[in-house]
Amino acid sequence: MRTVFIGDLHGCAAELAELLAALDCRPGRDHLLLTGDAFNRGPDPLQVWEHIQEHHAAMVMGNHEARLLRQLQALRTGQPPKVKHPDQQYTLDQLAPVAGEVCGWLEDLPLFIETVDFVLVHAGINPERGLAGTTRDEFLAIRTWPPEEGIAGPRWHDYYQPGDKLLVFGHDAPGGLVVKRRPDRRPYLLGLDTGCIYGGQLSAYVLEEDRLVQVQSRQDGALWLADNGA
Ligand SMILES: [Mn+2]
Repeated sequence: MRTVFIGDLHGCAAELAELLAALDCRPGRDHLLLTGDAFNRGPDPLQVWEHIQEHHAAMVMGNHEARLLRQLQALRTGQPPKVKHPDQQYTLDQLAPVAGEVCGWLEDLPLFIETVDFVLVHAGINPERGLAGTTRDEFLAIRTWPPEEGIAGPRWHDYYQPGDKLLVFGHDAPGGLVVKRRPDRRPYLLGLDTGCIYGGQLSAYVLEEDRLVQVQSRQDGALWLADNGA
């Protein structure tokens, strides 16, 4: 069984299908792990959900899932969901046929997944307090260090002391691909959000093969230029 990490999808199901084909990923044989922010913004959140189901993919909660969950829970109790942007309504509309299933799945998403080999988080960890001292907000949205609004400045992982396990994260499309290795070349840090929704790439990493695989985005990045990429 291979362990395959895939970066932030943001509804880019066509790129996901291409990536899964390039990797020859098969349900039951490969273990898929997603960095979060899987549904919002992009064209095909429903198809992303179908891929997740087919492959029994595991995922950590992203900042977009935290909001999507609140919106779906509001709908379930008959309340109007807080929708800030039209793309959020689009995601809700697309997921409407499977809203109950998705809502239940989101409710169970962990903030991190840890095994003997790796730790998977959405945004990162507190570089001073470590995994155990990282807050929910930091798991979901940490980017710079010290923490600041906006996307400029040094990253949390610039201050991160490598542990024994590979730490995999997403969320930071402006920061792009991050691969930091030990002197023996073994990676200890991997940032996989390469901005597929912004016209970049969708990235995967196969743990057992130390192999990075990317497919080109099919999205128009200009749609999101005014946004900060969070
Ligand atoms: Mn994010």
